[in-house]
Amino acid sequence: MSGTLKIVGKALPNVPWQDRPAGCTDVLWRYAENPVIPRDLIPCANSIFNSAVVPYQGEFRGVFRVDNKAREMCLHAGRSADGLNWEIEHTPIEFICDDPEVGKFVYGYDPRVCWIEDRYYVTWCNGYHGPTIGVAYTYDFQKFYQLENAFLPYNRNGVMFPRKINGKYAMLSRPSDTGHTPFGDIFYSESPDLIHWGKHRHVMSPAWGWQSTKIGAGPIPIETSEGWLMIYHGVLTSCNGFVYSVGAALLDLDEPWKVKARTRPYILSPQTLYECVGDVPNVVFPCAALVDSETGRMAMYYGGADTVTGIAFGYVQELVEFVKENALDVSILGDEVV
Ligand code: BMA
Repeated sequence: MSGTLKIVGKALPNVPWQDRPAGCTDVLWRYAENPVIPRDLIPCANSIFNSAVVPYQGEFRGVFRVDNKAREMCLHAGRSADGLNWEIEHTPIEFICDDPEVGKFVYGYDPRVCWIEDRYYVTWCNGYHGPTIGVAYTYDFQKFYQLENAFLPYNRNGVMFPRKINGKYAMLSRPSDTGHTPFGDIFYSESPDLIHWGKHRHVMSPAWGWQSTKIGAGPIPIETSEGWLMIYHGVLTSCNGFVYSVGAALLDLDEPWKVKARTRPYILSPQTLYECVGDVPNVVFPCAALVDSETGRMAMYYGGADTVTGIAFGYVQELVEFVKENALDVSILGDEVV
């Protein structure tokens, strides 16, 4: 490890953490008590997964994907003192919105939460004549104010950057279709006001192996002196259906659509029972990462088999080194490399 990497962000000494188990050589390792959130934590839940958490006033708060027993996809707020033991609201978030057409809740899933300047922004896959990217903000995880959808349908995996870039809000997304999309590249867009989005730029295409069918950004990108560390999911189509794994990439700080490196191997793939068996087998799907900038310790929250929520730990420094040392030769894809 170089030891000189700068991680931008606040210290988070109480980040949930377990040391790497003896004998483990992987760059990420699982929380021994996974799944941290079982599928039945609240009475209405069929499953709780693909959810986003953030530090909040010395504690933690989150927006959780709860598929209920009618199999409706809902978003619920939650709180935790330690990031491990969660209390999730029994009823879904009721977004406050000036425009009833936009505010009409059809479905919502795969939330991300991003602190920018003075509030927490929530993005999610929002039903509006097909999936698109819903945007809202909250100060307290009690009242959530919904803004315009960011893009036209069909789009998923809208992930904001934690600061303005060149004076503009910035978001990654993954244009898709109305079904179980068999394709998908990551794109970058920017906005002066969180209403109007433009300057769309291509970031990354699927490659081969674990990321050969489609890819989508995961947690809020982590700013480092080596670039934005973007953790993302990649999908392989097997004879038995989709397999969702996790990889990482380094994006240029000022022009994040320029990929500096991305991993050839995955950094996490479905291997445990709770990742391989559930409502959708063989899925690990990360939506959040808590980082202590002082030590580089990271706790990544991910959905397992579309059923439960797990945590994997790692060091940001090691992950950045891993991306550089295990980089895919993207020039073969025709993608631009910097
Ligand atoms: C994607 C999304 C995710 C889900 C994954 C696997 O299209 O719907 O929420 O985890 O499929 O089913």
